[in-house]
Amino acid sequence: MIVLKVTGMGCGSCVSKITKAIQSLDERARVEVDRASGTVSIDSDESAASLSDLVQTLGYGAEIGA
Ligand SMILES: [Cu+2]
Repeated sequence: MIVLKVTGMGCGSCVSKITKAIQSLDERARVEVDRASGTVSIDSDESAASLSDLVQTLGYGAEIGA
């Protein structure tokens, strides 16, 4: 399980944008977003670094770890 601290998720469409982007990288990824705490939990074979980079390319702040 990879946990990212994500900043800038203002609304529900941010959540689905991030979820879809992760699943386009790894279609089997399981993604759980807690927007209140800015926590994105990902069950994926992708590395934490590539997932964090991906979220950053969407325009959000992302940091690895809880
Ligand atoms: Cu939004």
